[in-house]
Amino acid sequence: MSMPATAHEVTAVHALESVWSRYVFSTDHKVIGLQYLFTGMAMALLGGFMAYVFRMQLAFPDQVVPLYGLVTAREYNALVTNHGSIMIFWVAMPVLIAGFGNFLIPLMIGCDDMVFPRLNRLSYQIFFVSAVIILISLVVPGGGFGGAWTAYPPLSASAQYNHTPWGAPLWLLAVALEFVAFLLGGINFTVTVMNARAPGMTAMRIPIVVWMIVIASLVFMASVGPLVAGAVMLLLDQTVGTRFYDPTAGGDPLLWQHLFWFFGHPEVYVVLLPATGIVAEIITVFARKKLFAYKTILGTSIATGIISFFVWAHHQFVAGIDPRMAHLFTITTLLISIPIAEMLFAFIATLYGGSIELATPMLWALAFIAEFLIGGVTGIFLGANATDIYLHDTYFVVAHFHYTFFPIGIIATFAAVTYWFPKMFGRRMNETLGKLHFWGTIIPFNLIFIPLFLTGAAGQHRRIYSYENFPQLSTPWLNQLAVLATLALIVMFVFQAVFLVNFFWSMRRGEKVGANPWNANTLEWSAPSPPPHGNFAAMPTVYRGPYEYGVPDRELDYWPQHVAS
Ligand code: HEM
Ligand SMILES: [Cu+2]
Repeated sequence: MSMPATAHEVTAVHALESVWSRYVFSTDHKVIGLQYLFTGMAMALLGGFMAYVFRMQLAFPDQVVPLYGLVTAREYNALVTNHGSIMIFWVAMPVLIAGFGNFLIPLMIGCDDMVFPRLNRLSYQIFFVSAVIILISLVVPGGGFGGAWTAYPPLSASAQYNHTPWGAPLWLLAVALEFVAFLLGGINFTVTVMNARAPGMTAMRIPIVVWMIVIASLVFMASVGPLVAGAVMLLLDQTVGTRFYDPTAGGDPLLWQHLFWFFGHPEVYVVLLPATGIVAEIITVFARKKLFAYKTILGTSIATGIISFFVWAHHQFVAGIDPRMAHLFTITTLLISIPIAEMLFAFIATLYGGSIELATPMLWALAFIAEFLIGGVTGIFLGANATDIYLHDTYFVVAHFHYTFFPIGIIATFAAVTYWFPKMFGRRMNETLGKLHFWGTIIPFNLIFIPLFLTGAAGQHRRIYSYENFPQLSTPWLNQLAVLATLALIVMFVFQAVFLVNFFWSMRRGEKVGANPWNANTLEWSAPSPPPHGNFAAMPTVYRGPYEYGVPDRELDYWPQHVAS
């Protein structure tokens, strides 16, 4: 006679599974989410190390860099290129979308797993292969690809120019595989949210971070097609001698720029949206207030996603496009700042009058708002064609996009990790170490990149490995600032050790906490910590929206979504 397995029996069966099937080939969305998170963290260390090497070269040209050696011009280009590529494609995307998307979506909408668990695992495996290929591309003969993360031809198309006969095609192959992995993941996320929600989880009760991950997945899926086509053409140019991008044979290098940025600009929002979603969840919990204007935030996210398809040529103002087109793209670019600003205002309105608790996740969330604001405001100078003509390819650009990408890729990640850590491991991270790490990251971050605004505004050109060779592109009287930026980077790097110690120590030894240590409303906090395979002991029913904090006439200041009354 067969009986349905009890929860107890299920756990017993799981204990018999091997480490391989539990942690490596698991189809559990939480394990896959953590795999993406850990891979992304390892790649972040590598990408950060690259930044250290080339910043040392910039501050102390042509001297031996400790832990690395002398940096040649070719190596410098490979380091800058792969730093950028790794940070975007192997850190920000895997951590924010795939890592937290996987971990959170089924828990937050109240189901036991993704709709296609095996596809999910396949997506991670393809991603993993892509990471291995990009690592191999760094050590093949000729070294890693050095044509910048934007890979503009003719530089990228011809080994004769970029001196990386193996590095260039391997880089392209790695990026293409990574896209395939994220296409599979995006389909899974979207279908899961469409079909697997708990009873009562209506569209307007879905936590905003889930919405944003879905919108980001849709934007990614809609923007990546043209680039994949473009990448195939570039690969053919590199390897079999087609000349799609070669003007001497009737091709056009600008074609690549259009295909690349039609993807590349939306890509910024693909990582931005999940990051803002994370921040939204955190500020409402730590301000104990309802998220201000849920529907408006949702609307602005969709608007941002749509407008992001109409701005790409703002990267091509100096590429010889028609000035009338440049005006048009200036207007669309300034337009997109409206929904983004609206979103930030909604966050500030959420904070207004809240009873704010400055726990570590909240500090990160507030820092995100402050730093991203600087990125947004300085973007206006680059989005306006008249000022961009002067600032293009200076360190002002580098400072600007790091003020957007660092909050997105790093600050939001720390916010999310410190906030959901108790759910992942059933323990809390240490607050004192958390705050030490916070200040040890935020202060140096500003000391790295504020100086670069100044050298950039003074005209210092980016992508130059030694200004001694190109004095006309440098600003020697500002060289002290370059040194300051480099020293600040080293300080920031040292403080990351505090985070790693806190993370791995707390995983095993941190203070044990219950299922809902922050008194939050969303469904993931109703599952045990860490949630077992299948997530919930009994599948939850949803009775209200996710942000009922401080509801008048209720004794408790929170009202979980799954509690009947
Ligand atoms: C650890 C802190 C970081 C430092 C000190 C740093 C520094 C730099 C510098 C100096 C450049 C080169 C500028 C040039 O020569 O054009 C650069 C390029 C770049 N960085 Fe970072 N970066 C950091 C973190 C990040 C993060 C977190 C991201 C994204 C999530 C990122 C994305 C990029 C991109 C896309 C490029 C452009 C690469 C290219 O031109 O091909 N960086 N970074
Ligand atoms: Cu753009």
